[in-house]
Amino acid sequence: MNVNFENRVLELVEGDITEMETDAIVNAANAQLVLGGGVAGAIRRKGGPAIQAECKKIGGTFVGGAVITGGGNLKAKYVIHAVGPRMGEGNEDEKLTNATLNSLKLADDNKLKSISFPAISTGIFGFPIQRCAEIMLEATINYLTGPTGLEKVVFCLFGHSDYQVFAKQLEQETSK
Ligand code: AR6
Repeated sequence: MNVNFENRVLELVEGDITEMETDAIVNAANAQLVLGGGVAGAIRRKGGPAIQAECKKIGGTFVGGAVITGGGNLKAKYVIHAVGPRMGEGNEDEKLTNATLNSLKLADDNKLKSISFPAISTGIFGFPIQRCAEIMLEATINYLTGPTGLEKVVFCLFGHSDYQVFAKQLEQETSK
């Protein structure tokens, strides 16, 4: 599913984010920047050890923050490590909005044209997928309708049911 905002596109795909060929892919990271399971595990396995080594040098960031490393052996040249909230820790919605916006800003600061996101926090961190779709899509649409050099933002959803949740929400957002 594709939606255009002037000359920018927001795209939803179902699949494995480590196969995406956008300039950057986003890792669903933790504040320590230690690559664990889920998306991070897939990035670690396919991207090779250089990514974790770079994360170690950076050391960590705040919940809602984002940092950038190279993409190692991945198709994407960069990985943006965005720290989403753990369900139950408080202020989750605001933190997820910030993680999304800070990733988009970091992509812009590095003059990237395209970026792929997973559904941050909805795996090991336990955040509900519907709420994630509402928050991440709203933040992205707001960002894409403002000044940005980004041309393409992709949401890469793992499995058909998560894809359907995002597709339904995007239809709703764009029919407002
Ligand atoms: N491609 C796209 N989406 C995926 C993939 C993949 N290869 N693998 C899983 N997902 P998660 P979190 C989906 O757990 O909840 C790690 O240990 C998954 O189905 O990756 O933010 C980190 O190091 C879910 O919908 O991230 C952190 O400590 C979504 O991606 C912690 O987990 C996010 O699931 C972060 O937990």
